[in-house]
Amino acid sequence: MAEVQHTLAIDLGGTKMLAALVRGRTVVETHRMATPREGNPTIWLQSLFDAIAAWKERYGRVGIAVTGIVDDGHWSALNRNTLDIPDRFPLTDTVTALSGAPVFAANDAQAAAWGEFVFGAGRHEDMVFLTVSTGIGGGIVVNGRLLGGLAGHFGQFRLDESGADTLEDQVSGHWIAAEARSHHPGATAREVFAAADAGQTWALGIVETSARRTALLCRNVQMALDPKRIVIGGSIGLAPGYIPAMEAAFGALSPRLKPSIHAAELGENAGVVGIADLAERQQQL
Ligand code: BMX
Repeated sequence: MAEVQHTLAIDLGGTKMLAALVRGRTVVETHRMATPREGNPTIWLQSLFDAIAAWKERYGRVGIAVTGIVDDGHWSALNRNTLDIPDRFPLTDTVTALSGAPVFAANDAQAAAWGEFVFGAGRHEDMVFLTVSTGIGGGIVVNGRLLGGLAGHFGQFRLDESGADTLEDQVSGHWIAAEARSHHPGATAREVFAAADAGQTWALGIVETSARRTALLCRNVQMALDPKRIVIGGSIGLAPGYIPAMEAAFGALSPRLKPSIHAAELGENAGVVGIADLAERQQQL
């Protein structure tokens, strides 16, 4: 009997590329690779499709979620430190050529927001999703609708008039690794978390500063949108100790003002599950 067709779902972030065969909320098989960061998107995508060539007959549609903004199937960076994407790269056309299947493309954090809304910690209520990862991304679901375009790009908030520094440049995995340099040259964000876990004061200080700033962002988001829940994802956001450090930063905030924060239930699969569902709905239109 022929196998039921899956959706090929791809989550292409600043650090890793995750490809998955997905049915509903079930992730059947995955393949993960580091994002090469050198070369260009055609080369990155080609290397990913080479690695999953054996899946070719198993999917009938593709959803691709990417770091950066997607407009009419064209992909651009907002912050080239997160990933250096040329302006208006023809993402949908390139992936259609590589896969031979219909393609739906969206921003990675917006896709993850949708995954958590439908299948995870969002509980079908008005919600904001925040991924703290290489950068900081976000997605907003209001009245059952995912907002597209720039909506949810909280990491791009500017901190002063010069506009040089974005919020994510002072919070994200990039910032954590850069802050660690004077204490531990070459340390990755993951190593900073391991050092914090082992009780090293310099690392604890970096993690707490990042978590405090994310907590402040959540307070501001609450004032802007008053979501029922703010769901936290991303490799930094889900690292042990990060959400508790955010909770501690809320301190004695009154219950009415305090954001209700929850760990992403789909974990690192939020993006692939969300984009698979969006691709499926798109095809049914
Ligand atoms: C940046 C921006 C967002 C993205 C977020 C998280 C780029 C290339 N990306 O704010 O579109 O959602 O990073 O991305 O401008 P990640 O790679 O850390 O998951």
